[in-house]
Amino acid sequence: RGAIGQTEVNLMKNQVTALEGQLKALQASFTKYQKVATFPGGRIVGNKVFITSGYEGNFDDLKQRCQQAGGQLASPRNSAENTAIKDIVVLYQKSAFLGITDIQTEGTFRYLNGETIVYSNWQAGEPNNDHNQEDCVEVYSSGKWNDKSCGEKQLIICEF
Ligand code: GMH
Ligand code: CA
Repeated sequence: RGAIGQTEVNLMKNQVTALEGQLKALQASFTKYQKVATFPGGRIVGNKVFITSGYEGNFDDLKQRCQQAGGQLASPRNSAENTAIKDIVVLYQKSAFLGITDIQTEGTFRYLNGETIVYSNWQAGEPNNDHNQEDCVEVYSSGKWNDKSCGEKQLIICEF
């Protein structure tokens, strides 16, 4: 109890110096992994990483694979995130499914956690629930969205 002595001050100085070194190493490692995450087809937007393996499958398959990897199907919440997804679609020349559906209530599009979407980028005339069987959302190379049958095969893009 009482005043902090010189011994304690020196101990704390050593700890701060050690932490500074560890932080520097961590920052260097993080910078390297950011580069890895974007090569060749990944995109970083804020704290999110969007990336594809190039795999194509139906909605349930893609959803499962992103979840298995510890992420989820790409779920853009603003135009910057949507542009990152569009870039990957252009690179792979294949439309991608988003982590957005109106499976629960026809006409109400939600993220996989049930939250109503806060951003959309529908193509003119969409969503049209064509043949009354379009509950999933594909992104075209324009970045525009179309509701589409969940059984169609699309490019996987996960977010982490
Ligand atoms: C219909 C028409 C097209 C539209 C498609 C698409 C299917 O065939 O309205 O113009 O592109 O539906 O919405 O998902
Ligand atoms: Ca449609």
